[in-house]
Amino acid sequence: PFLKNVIMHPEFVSGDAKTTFIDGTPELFEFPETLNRGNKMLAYLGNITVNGFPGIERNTKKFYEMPRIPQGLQVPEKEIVTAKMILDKQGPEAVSQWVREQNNVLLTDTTFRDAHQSLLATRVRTNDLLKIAEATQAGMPQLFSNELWGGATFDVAYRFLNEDPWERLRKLRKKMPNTLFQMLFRGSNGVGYQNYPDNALKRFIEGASENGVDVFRLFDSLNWTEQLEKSIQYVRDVNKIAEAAICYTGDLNDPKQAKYTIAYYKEMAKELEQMGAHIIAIKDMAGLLKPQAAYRLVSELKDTVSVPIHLHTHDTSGNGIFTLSEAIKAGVDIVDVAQSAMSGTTSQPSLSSLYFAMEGSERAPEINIENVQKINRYWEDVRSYYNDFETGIHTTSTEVYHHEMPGGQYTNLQQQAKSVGLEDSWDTVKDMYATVNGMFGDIVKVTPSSKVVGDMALFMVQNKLTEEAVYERGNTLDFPQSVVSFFKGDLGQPTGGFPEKLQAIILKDEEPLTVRPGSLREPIDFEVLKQELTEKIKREPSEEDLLGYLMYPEVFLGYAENLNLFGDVTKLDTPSFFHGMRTGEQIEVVIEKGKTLIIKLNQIGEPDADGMRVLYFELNGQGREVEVKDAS
Ligand code: 3PY
Ligand code: ZN
Repeated sequence: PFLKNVIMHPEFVSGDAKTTFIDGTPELFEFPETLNRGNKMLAYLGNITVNGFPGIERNTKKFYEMPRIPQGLQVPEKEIVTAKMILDKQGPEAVSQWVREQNNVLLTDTTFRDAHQSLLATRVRTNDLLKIAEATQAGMPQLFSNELWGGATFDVAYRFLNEDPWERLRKLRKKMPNTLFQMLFRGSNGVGYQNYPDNALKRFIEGASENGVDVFRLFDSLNWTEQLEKSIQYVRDVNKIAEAAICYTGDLNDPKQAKYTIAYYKEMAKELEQMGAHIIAIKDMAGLLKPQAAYRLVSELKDTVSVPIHLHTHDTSGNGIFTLSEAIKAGVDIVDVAQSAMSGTTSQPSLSSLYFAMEGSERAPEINIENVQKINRYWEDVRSYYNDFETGIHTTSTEVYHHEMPGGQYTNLQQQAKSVGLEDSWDTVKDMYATVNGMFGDIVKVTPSSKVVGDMALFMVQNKLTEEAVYERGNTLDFPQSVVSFFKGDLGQPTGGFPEKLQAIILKDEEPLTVRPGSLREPIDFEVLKQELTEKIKREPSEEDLLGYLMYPEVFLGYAENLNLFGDVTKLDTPSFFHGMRTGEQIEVVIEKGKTLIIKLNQIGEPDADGMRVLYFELNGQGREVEVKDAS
C-alpha cells in the first residue's frame, strides 16, 4: 500500500525529485494504515535490498565484523571535575575562568561532528555514536568538550539518515551526562543556509539548550559581528557558553594582505568579547592558518582579550599538528582534534598525533593515551561502514592555500561539478573559485558564503565566462539565485562592502540592503507555523519538530513521511541501513529494551511484468512477504 509514497515514487527513485516534490505530490500524503513496527522495518529493508540507498551505487552488502568496543578503560584515581560539572554548578563565567587557569592545553573532540562532516559527507548515524558514547566519556573525562551537533548534521540527519537530530542529542546526553556538548551554529543562518528572523534564532537556541547543548560556537559567514550579537545574547540568556568565532581567511603574514590583517582579527575579537562572548574561537574552516601565523595570531589575541581562545583548524594542507603546536606555544587555551581514524586531510588533526608531538612539553594535553587508542579502534572499524561516502581525498594538498575552499565544501562542489558534466574541468573550477573570490572583493568563505562563491565559479566555467566577460556581458546574464541574493545583502555585508561595479551588474535594477537582514524580517508566528505543520503531518508537532520544519520545511516533511512508512529505522545496524540484507542473512534489531526483532531474508522473487518483486522474510519466526517495486 505504501508503494505510492515517497521512497517508491518514480520521481524520487529516479533521483529527479525537486525541492517542490513533496508539496507538488499530494498522493504522498495518503498514508497507509498503520503497520506494526516490524512490518515497517521489513518495508524499509525490502526497499533498500532491492533498490539500494539513495545516492550510493547499489552494491552487495559486505561482511562486517562487530566493531571493537573498548574494554578495560583506565579510570583516573581521583574523580575528575569536568568542565560540564562546572557549567552546571557555577555557570558559563566559571567555565571561562577555569579554562584560563589550566596550564595544559585543553581538547575538544570533533569526531562526532566536523570530522565526519569533512570526511564522510556527514553520514555517521546516531546508532554508531551511541555505541561509543559511554566509553568516550569514561575514557577521556579530561576533554573540554565533545562537538557533536549543528553544522550540516542537522540537515543530513533528517534528509538522508531518516533520523531526528534532536533525538540524537537527547540520547547522547543520557549517555554522556558529564561532558560539555558543543554545537556549530551559523549565527543568523541558524543551522540553515539563509537568514532567519531573530525570534527564530532565539527559539532554536533555547531548544538546543534544553535538549543538551552547552557550548554554542557561533559564527557569521561574512565575519559581520553585527549578525552575532543577538545569538550571543540568546545563549547567555539560557546560561550556556557563548563561543563566538572569528573566521580565518587568507594569510595574515602575507605582506600583500590588506584586509584580513592581524589588526582586523584583534578588532573583531574585541568586539565579540564586548558583545558577551565567553570564549573566542578562531575558526579556520579551510585550514589556511599556517604555523607561524598561528603563533602570531594567538599571542596577539591573548594580549587583546581576556576570555580564552579556542582554535579550530582542518588538516587539508598536512600542516595541522605544526599549526596546533605553535598555537599551544603561544598560549591557546583549547584546540580541536579528532580520533585519529577520523582525522587528517579535510578533517581535524589527530588527537593522538598531537599527544605524542607534545609529550613531555610544558603544556602537553592531559589525557590517557591508552584509552584514546582503544576508543580509536572502534572508529577504525566503524569508518568502513561508510566507505560509500568517502571523499576520495587520500592525501594532503597545499593547493588549499590558493583556492581557500573549506574542508566541508571541497567534495560537495566536486559533486556539483560532476552533476553538470564538469568532472573533467575540476582544476578549472578550483582556479575559478579563487578568481570569483577576487571578483567578490576577497570574502570570508564558509557556509553559506562559500556556497555562493562555488555556485558562481560553476556558473562561469559552465558558460565559459571569463572575469572580463562577466563585466562586459553581465547585463545579459542570468546569475545563479544564490549570487543575486548575496549581492542583495541577504547574507549580510562583507568586510569592506560589495564591489560596486559587479554588484550593479548582478542586481540590475534591484536595490541592495545595507542593514542586517534579520532586523527587517517579520518575526515568525509560531502558532501559525504550528497549525500549518499539524495539517501537513496530521499530528501535533513537538517544539523540536517545529524547529526542524522552520529550518528545512521540505526536508522535514520528507522525514515525517518516511517515519510514517518505515518507523524508527535508527535501531538498524549501519550496514543493513545502507545495504539492506543478503539472501539467507539473519539480523537482530533491538527496538526497545527487551524487544528484539529477528529478521531473516529467505528469498527475493523475480520481478513481475510491472517490476514488482516479492521478498520472503521471516519476522521472529513467522513468514512475511513484502512487495517492492524494482526501480532498476
Ligand atoms: C558548517 O557550517 O557546517 C561548517 O562546518 C562550516 O565550517
Ligand atoms: Zn570545521
